[in-house]
Amino acid sequence: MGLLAGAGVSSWLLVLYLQPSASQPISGPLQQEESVSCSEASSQEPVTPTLPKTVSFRINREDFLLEVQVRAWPDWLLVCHEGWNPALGLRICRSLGHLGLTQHKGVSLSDIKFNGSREFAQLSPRLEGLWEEAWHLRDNCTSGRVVSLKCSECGTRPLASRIVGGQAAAPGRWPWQASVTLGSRHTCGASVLTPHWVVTAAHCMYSFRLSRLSSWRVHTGLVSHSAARPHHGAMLERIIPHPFYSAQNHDYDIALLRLRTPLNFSAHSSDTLQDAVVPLLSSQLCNSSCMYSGALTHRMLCAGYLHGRADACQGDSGGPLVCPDGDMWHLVGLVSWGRGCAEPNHPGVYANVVEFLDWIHDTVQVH
Ligand code: 4AZ
Repeated sequence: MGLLAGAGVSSWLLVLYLQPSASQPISGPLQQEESVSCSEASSQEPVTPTLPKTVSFRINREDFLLEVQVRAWPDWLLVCHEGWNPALGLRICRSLGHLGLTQHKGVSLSDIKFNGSREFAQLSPRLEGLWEEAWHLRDNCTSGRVVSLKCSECGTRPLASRIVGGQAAAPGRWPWQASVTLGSRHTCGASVLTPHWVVTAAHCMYSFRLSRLSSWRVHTGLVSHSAARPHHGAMLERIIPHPFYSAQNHDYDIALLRLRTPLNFSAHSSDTLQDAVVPLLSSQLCNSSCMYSGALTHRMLCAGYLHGRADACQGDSGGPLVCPDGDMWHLVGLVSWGRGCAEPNHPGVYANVVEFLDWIHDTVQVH
């Protein structure tokens, strides 16, 4: 299930977790498809295979234990804490696509559940030569501790469910939600990535491409438009639409907004952003003849109900479709388009964020 936190009647605030695709793929159950007899769209593009990495890392979502896989060994190994330092943690977090490291510590093996036959990896004290050759297999850790890493607090919420079929969201429930305004008018939803960066749909900015940069504002930390003060929002330094954005078919419907001054993250509270639960739908079903007949590209995904009920609507564009994973939320989609709102057989279409992670990382890094 995806959860749409949008801005139909109102809009708003804060942080997203960019899921590094290589180590921890975003997965979510697709809605059980109802038996519909629709012909499938034939234009499926080929999936490009990725080359295997020699050293891979992942962080266990339950207890944040770091695991490493080196080409020669098939298993994922916990990492002994001896010889560990913050620079190593930062290097691994960056390799997973994060900007920094928020916590690293040694966790006693007696405090974790694991089957006793597990093996461990230890990094050699002198880090010379190839990274993949610096890892050694161990039966145990002499320190009795293994490495636990947190790369980001993104996607977690400080508190604690014109969207159609939604409900009012409590302040702080969707802290990454932002509203993009032109003058004093809400134009689109958006999500906060970092203090300097906000992500929205490219079509939001394209429709008003002749407007002055100084007329735009990004408002965060609010769940009601009435609370927005026109000149209080953050000003934009740059608007970066995806270079392949197509106004014809909404392909690559994503834009990054760089803020002139960074957002100050705080325990905000301020009242009617709406949210709604919508199931993810398979692209095959969504592209079938009874839905969008092949109009979906790989940069798009569908979510909603076959019989209508709840959906994003006008004004929600650019806003987030998020999926939970434990207590962390992942930005999976950006409200992009759809036929009408909550129409039977016409679910909402979203920009498929996972397809844009490299572009987001590269753009944020360059600027
Ligand atoms: C819009 O105009 C819009 N039901 C956004 C989402 C959907 C339709 C229209 C999907 O911003």
